[in-house]
Formats: sequence, C-alpha cells, structure tokens
Amino acid sequence: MSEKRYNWTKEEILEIYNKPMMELLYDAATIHRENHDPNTVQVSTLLSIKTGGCPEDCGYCPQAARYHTGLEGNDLMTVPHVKAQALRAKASGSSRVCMGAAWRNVKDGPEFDQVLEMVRTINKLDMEVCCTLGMITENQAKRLAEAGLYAYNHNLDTSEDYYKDVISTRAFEDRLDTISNVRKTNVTVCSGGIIGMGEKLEDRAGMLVALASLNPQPESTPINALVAVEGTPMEDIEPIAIWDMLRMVATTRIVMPETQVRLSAGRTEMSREGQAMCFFAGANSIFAGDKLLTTPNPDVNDDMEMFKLLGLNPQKPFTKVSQPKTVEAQDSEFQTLGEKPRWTRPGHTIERNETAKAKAKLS
Ligand code: SAM
Ligand code: DTB
Ligand code: SF4
Repeated sequence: MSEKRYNWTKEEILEIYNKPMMELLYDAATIHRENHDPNTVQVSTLLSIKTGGCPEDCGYCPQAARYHTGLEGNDLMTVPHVKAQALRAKASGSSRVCMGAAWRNVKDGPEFDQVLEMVRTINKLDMEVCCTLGMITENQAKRLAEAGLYAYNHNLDTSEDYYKDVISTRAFEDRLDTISNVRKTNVTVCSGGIIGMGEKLEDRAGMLVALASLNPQPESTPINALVAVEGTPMEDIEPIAIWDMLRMVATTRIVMPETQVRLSAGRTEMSREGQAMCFFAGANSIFAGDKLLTTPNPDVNDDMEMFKLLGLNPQKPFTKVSQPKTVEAQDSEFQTLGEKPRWTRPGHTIERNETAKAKAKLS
C-alpha cells in the first residue's frame, strides 16, 4: 500500500506529472486499485438552484454579472422543483445531487432557510446532498450539516500564485477558510479546480500541493477543463488536449490516493476512449445530466451506454460515509446569527477581466 502524504512539494508533483505517459498511467492505476474498486464510478447530478447575476469577477465564469454571456439568470428555485429534479436524477442512476448557487457567499435569511429545506428534502430521498454556495461561516456550515448535507464543494480552482490572475474580488485564503469551516462539521469536503485557463504546469502542481496538504485531504476532487464561454475574459482560450486531462487525473490520483477524483467540466470535448483512459488513470466520479450548471454536458443515456461498454457500475449512495441524519427546522439547535463576515476583497486589476467588463458595457 502506498503511504498517504500531506507534504508533497511542487517539484515532486511536477516530476510525477511529467513522467513518460505509460509509467504515469501504470503508477496511477496501481494506486487506484489499492484504494478503490476500479469498476465503480460515483455519479453526481448538478442542479443550478440560483443562476447568474453573481457579483464576483472569476475570469472563467459565465455567471459573473459583469461579463456579457447572454445567460438567462433565475431566482432561487423552489423546494418542490428541486425535489422533482432530484427524483429524476435518482431514476437515472445518480447517487448525489450537487446544488450550485451563483453567490459570493451565503447570507443568513429566508433564501438560506430555503436551501436548508432543499437539503432536508433530498437527504430524505436517500441521496447524497452536496451544495456549492460560495463562502460560508462556521455557523452556516453547522446548519447545513444539521439539515443533512453530505458534501460541500468549494474549489481552490488553481494555484495560489495564478489565483491573482483569475479573480480579484476574493482571495485564495478565503477559500481555505471556508474549507476549514466545513471541516468543523461532519460534512465531507469536495475541492478541486480547473485546468486550461492559461496556467503553467507549475500552477497545476501548485494547486495539487494545496489540495494534498489539507488534512484530511478532500473526500472528492473535481478536475474541470475550462469551458470557454463567449463574453468571459477566457473566451478565446483553446481547449486543452486530452493528454493534459489524463496527466492531471493520474497525478491527482497519486498524490491523493483515497480521494474520489471527478472528471468534471469538459467531457463534451472528450471521446469515450479519452474518458476510458481517465477512468483507468484513477478518475472515479463524473457529473452526469445534460447540463453542468449553465453549459452542456453529455447526455445521461450516452454516459450509461459508456458505463456498459466499459463494465463500470454507478456507486451506491453512502458507500464511503454513512448517511447524515436530518434535523427539522423547528428542532434546530442553531440560530440565524445574521453574521456579516468580512471576506477579503483584494481588488487588484486583472487586465483581461477589465477588458471583458468594458466590452460587456458597450454591447
Ligand atoms: N459560486 C460558488 C463558488 O464560486 O464557489 C459556487 C458555484 S461555481 C460556478 C463552482 C465551480 O464551477 C467553480 O469553482 C469552478 O471550479 C467551476 N466553473 C465555473 N465556471 C467554469 C467554466 N467555465 N469551466 C470550468 N469550470 C467552471
Ligand atoms: C465543479 O468543480 N464543477 C461543477 C461543480 N463543481 C459545481 C461546475 C462546472 C461548471 C461549468 C460551467 C457551467 O456550466 O456554468
Ligand atoms: Fe460567482 Fe462562483 Fe461564478 Fe465566481 S465561480 S462568478 S463566485 S458563480
């Protein structure tokens, strides 16, 4: 059994990443088999419960209000609508629903109360519930846990160095603080990032250093390929080659042996052969459903056909961690604190983000 380490250096990770491909695949597949059933893949369904109009300036994101991406925004979804979507996801073989909101951070109040009710509702359907709502405080993490949340997704997205070239409205440190708030509960941590944003290989390695040094390491790590959306500052970036995805998945598997590695955004650009190689190299989760949050994803029937072809089985819910209990709103031991946390606002200038913002104003 390979030993789990929290002190990987950037140099060590780059050495792994740059190995001859066959060595890298063999090493990653070996570690994968030591820690996971290689024929089981966890399937999550994304649900955008609050779309668009986000105040942040994340350079990759179609939901940032300041860029002109032609996206139709929505108010927060109702609980019955979410329940209906969760039931559809369950029927299609998904074990987890991941609810995303285009928020900078969670604010206490009726909308958060509504999200807590969504969490209770889905947990009662015996599905794993994940939320990705932006930054959260310790009290908010505890309230989500009490409602029955299984996982919280909060990506580091890239290295600490490159973060400053991607986002100016919050700091890398804020992301780590939210992850640490989630770790004060029994909710599992889902954290990963995006490749293909113009970062160097050192940044990919730097992101893995940061993720692998979290103790405990994230229970799941999404690896997204940038979906370059028109109107965003990254609209002109060319898609990455499958080889980059493969190397990133394999390296993630080696440095975080127990983590579930999720093949995330970018699968519409990948062939079945490419995805099969990623599963061999240690990916053991996908986002399924015809939409990610706002952009297309492969058809769920095509995915199930691919599973059949490869002899893969969808993972049952609560295989890794047992189902949390749901406490009803009236029995809650927590209160709405109405906190106004002071998350960072570095506010430095990112030229391409400013250009995209100016272009949006003109149109
Ligand atoms: N607003 C919350 C936040 O930023 O944490 C939650 C939603 S946000 C859309 C969740 C994640 O989606 C981001 O951290 C990023 O990793 C991923 N994402 C957003 N836009 C993307 C894109 N165009 N391509 C690939 N991944 C993207
Ligand atoms: C993650 O790492 N990827 C998902 C999920 N976590 C929330 C989101 C991908 C979004 C891709 C762009 C979009 O569809 O808006
Ligand atoms: Fe907002 Fe999240 Fe998109 Fe950033 S990634 S603009 S915080 S929705």
